[in-house]
Amino acid sequence: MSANIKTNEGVDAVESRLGISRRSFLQLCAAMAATMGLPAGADLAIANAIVNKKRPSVIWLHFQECTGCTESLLRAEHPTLEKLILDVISLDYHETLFAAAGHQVEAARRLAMKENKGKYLLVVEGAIPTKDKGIYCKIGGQTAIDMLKECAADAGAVVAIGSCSSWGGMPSTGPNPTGSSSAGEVLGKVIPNIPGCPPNPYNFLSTVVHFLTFGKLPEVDQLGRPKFAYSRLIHDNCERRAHFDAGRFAMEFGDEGHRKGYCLYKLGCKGPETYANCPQILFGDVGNASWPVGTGHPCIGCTEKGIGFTKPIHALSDLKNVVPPLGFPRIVEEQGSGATIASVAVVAAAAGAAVGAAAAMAKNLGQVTVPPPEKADKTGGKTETERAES
Ligand code: FSX
Ligand code: SF4
Ligand code: F3S
Repeated sequence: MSANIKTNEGVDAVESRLGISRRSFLQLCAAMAATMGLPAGADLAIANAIVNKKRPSVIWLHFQECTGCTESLLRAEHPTLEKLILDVISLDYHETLFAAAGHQVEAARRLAMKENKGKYLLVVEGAIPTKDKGIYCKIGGQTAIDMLKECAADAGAVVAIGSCSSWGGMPSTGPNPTGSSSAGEVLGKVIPNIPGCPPNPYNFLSTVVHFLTFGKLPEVDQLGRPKFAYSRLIHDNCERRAHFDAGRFAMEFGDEGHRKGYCLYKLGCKGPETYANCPQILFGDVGNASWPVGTGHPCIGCTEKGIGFTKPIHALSDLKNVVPPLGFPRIVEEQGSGATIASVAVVAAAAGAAVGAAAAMAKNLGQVTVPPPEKADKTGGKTETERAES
């Protein structure tokens, strides 16, 4: 622990700078350490780094995008997260946030790059149009391609923020008339990236704080995504997963299943093929369920190349693991009626199984008796109650 942390001076200074209590600040450091899966003591190392280290110079580029990445950082409400981000870094160039404009701001960028040569962090937001020599996005007379290459040449690290710069995102949606490409494609290498449209601000903050604390970016997967944030399947951490396993689905927006919070797979949820920590860290600091699926909308796979903005929103997801664990606890039936034949068939269909597999699934659930096909045919597909009423 540093002298500053011991004597409170540093933390007190942060307290007055950010207007948050010492307790909140240390809690946030502990939360970041936990989010990144860092060992014990890392929270204090992070606190020390924020308090004592020289803020890294950050050059933030904007290309083809909606500025949602920046907005999501600025709209974060947890003890003034945006203030913390702006406190942790020295934002030396950012087209949206700069008061200056024109040649003045381009001069500021070049000066910051010169003064922090080899050390500054380059953050790239937005895709880069590559068709027709990149003429579809120019800033200060420079194409996005040239600007990115110039800024990346002397950067200490380059990070792509958002799905657009990570893998093309929304601007690269077919037929992709401007040849939108990721920052990594333009630079010809895999670079660390924080996909999401927009990405979660905590994932960005944690990545930057890791850079500040340890002098390097966190460990990434083969796609360049920090493992701490993108190594788990959304479907495996979703609060609606028990409904999926029990065959309880919302079949259309506003139906009974939807109102009861059933699984959104049949509405096109891409949680089963999307890796991200959305269900764990949530968005906007407004409490439980503040993430797409929690609000009742299927995940569109915004973090995942080939899923978000590529697969139709309501197309069914490919299932990477549909079989519930054998020891999965039995879900409570509603008034003894159990899963319906329809919902069981849905699970079977979801698994890519034949219709006959519905009976096996039902047997596993131990909740329903499936009539043989002939009998079902004779009843015209009606339930016992419907037949009684007809
Ligand atoms: Fe928008 Fe960022 Fe989406 Fe893209 O986020 S929220 S279009 S990922 O580059 O501004
Ligand atoms: Fe959750 Fe979607 Fe998986 Fe259903 S399909 S359990 S809503 S992630
Ligand atoms: Fe995006 Fe799905 Fe998370 S839509 S924000 S990856 S829940």
